[in-house]
Amino acid sequence: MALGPITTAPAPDFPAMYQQLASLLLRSLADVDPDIAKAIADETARQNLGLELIASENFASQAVLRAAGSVMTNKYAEGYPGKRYYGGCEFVDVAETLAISRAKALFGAEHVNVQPHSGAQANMSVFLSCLKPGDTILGMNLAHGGHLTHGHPLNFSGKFYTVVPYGVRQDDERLDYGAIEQLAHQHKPALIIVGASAYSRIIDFERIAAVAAAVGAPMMTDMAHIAGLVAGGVHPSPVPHSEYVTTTTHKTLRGPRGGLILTRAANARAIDRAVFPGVQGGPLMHIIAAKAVCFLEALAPAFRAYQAQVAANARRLAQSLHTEGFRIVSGGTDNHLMLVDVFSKGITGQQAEAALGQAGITVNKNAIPFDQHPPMVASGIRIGTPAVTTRGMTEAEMDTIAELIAAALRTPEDSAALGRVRAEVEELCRTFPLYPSPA
Ligand code: DSN
Repeated sequence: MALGPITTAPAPDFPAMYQQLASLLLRSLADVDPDIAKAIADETARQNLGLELIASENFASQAVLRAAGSVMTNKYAEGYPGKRYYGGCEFVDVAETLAISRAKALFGAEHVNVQPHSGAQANMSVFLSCLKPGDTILGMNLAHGGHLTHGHPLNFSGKFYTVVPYGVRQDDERLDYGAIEQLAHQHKPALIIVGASAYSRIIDFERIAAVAAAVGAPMMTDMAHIAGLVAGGVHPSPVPHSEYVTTTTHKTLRGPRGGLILTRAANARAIDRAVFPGVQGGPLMHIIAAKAVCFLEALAPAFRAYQAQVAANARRLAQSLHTEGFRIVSGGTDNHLMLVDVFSKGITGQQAEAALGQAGITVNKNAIPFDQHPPMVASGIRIGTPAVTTRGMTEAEMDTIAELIAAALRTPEDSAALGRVRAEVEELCRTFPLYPSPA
């Protein structure tokens, strides 16, 4: 190809260039992308005016949101504090070092990795650090309240490993510790996984750790659902009994969306190498900064009071729903959630979720143990109190919420009646204000 004549580029117009850059960087979201700005404003209004009862959700503080939306999103920082593959990491190092030391203090852990992007990646990292493909793992059946990453056939955990599931007893719907022991001795797993996403009772970590020790298997506890309760002293801690503890940071812990691994000092190197470079590349430094803020908030005495109220509210809501005629799986709750057998009133979980949604009450349909319906239909709904407790609601409001749920589920097909419940929901929510409307 022939080269054209040499020309002299015009001298750059720096002020104009700067203005263009500044206008790109400083324009408001509403100005740059009105569609996304509107979706965020609508979502803020939805959260402000609805009753959020999804057990795995919560409302992060403005401080957490501010850190998560900060310029730390711009920074690459593969590696760990003081040992990065990129320059310019001095300030993200401050954030990660604080996140680590606060998480250690909060949970009494010897070693912490704050980089997992999610709970699933925290679990994947532990598996990568201590298992070989094909190894046998013992985990709680998703259909009984376990989690996808604890060995579900469609998940990597069910594809790469040989899974032996355990569950709850049919008569009292509580963990079958005898069966866990028997299965562990029979299958000699390379890892025993403890933890659940829909189980409302205290988990006896010490008892399962004794089984793990007897068969020579390490134990990993995924405490994602109950991490806040553990931090607040409302649920016994798995940390002294588990080789590995994983969690998310956005559920009862009320931080940004993300994951975390706690382990013993002896596993530090293997876990850190499994997270990076094993499973992940660059860490999300803005989210790690927000995790640091979350752990600081969780170390404050008020957080213990909040967690105690979360559990007290769950107990009260379960009692009130029982009074309204609903069967509560296992007869009640010790933690932040309950499974409500709505089929005991003749409607499916799917119908209940839809009706409650129309009434401004957000829940998820959920299989109950030994469910006769497929998971997308389900006989139950899962209800949790972390989010409404963050708004400041206490036992009196739990009675009102049970009445509103019962009212909505009496007429699940009647839009006008559901609309009337929704008006009452909004009135209740307005007395417990949440977020200001976004600018
Ligand atoms: N999806 C989460 C829950 O709702 O429990 C678990 O990862």
